[in-house]
Amino acid sequence: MSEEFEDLKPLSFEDDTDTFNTRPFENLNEEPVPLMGSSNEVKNKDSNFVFFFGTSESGKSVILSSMLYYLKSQAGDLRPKKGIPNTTEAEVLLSDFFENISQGILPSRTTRDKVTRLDLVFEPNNKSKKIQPINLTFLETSGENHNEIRRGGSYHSSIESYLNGKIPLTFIIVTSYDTAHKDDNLINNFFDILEKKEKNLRSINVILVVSKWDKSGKMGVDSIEELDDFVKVKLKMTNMRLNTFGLSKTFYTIGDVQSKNGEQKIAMLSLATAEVLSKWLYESIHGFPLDYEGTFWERLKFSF
Ligand SMILES: Nc1nc2c(ncn2[C@@H]2O[C@H](COP(=O)(O)OP(=O)(O)O)[C@@H](O)[C@H]2O)c(=O)[nH]1
Ligand SMILES: [Mg+2]
Repeated sequence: MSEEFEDLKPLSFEDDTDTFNTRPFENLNEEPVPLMGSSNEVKNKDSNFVFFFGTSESGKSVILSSMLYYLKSQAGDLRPKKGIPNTTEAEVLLSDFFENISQGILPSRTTRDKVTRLDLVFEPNNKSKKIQPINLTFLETSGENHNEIRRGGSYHSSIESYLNGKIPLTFIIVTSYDTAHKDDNLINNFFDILEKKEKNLRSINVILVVSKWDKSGKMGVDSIEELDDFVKVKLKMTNMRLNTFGLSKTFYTIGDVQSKNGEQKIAMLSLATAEVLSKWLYESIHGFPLDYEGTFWERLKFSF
């Protein structure tokens, strides 16, 4: 069978070797050859990938932009990773995020069927040797895509490739204070998908975030039980999953959101919950808390 191909050389594309499959034709009998140009391989895997899950309007972009703003304005330096061709779009997204949120403008809507990838380096301003810079790759997706997994559906291929790639993933599952009860089933479908893809829920980083907590009339909780009770009542199945696998949960608010001339604006920005979630993210990836105090000697050295 392979004889008739003998004279053919494998195709090669000098600049684009990882976009096109260059496997020799001899493999024809062994396994299906991937279609040319339909590469779903994740590129530049050397990073910590952070995947936001949630229906549209649940608050994913607001959480992402305020976390980035917290990391950059209070916790250290955050910059595009060198040597990675960040799409122009991603860089624009990043500078829009910073500029908008500091002016109280909410992020705009995310395009469907596309994963915008932000490759960043975060360098903490904590100078302890234990506190190292980390690579962070945020994946911004559209909420409509997450709806497609209801009742056993599957994801658009651009999202699938990240879930299938052998890369370190953190999942931030977002549901909002006012609509959480409608998301219980969908979040469970998502856990099912992760388990089907043999992601061990015990060993990957997952956190449930209840967004828009200010809609409760308060900016925070009076006790931990308040959040526990909320999840227990509104997200029954999700709550079981979280407890079984010992997964984390938290609440989130961007501050005081007001409607002015039919448009929503942030009247007062709060980064308190952005700080909590960012610190959880850093510690779950790096193993040491971002505000680690360091040893006695380390503290002495940096106090001069
Ligand atoms: N009150 C309040 N509203 C929020 C908050 N976060 C988001 N929203 C509202 O929810 C809308 C959708 O948020 P967005 O992050 O774009 O959702 P996404 O579609 O999941 O990315 C925003 O435009 C705001 O109107 C919050 O913390 N508090
Ligand atoms: Mg969005």
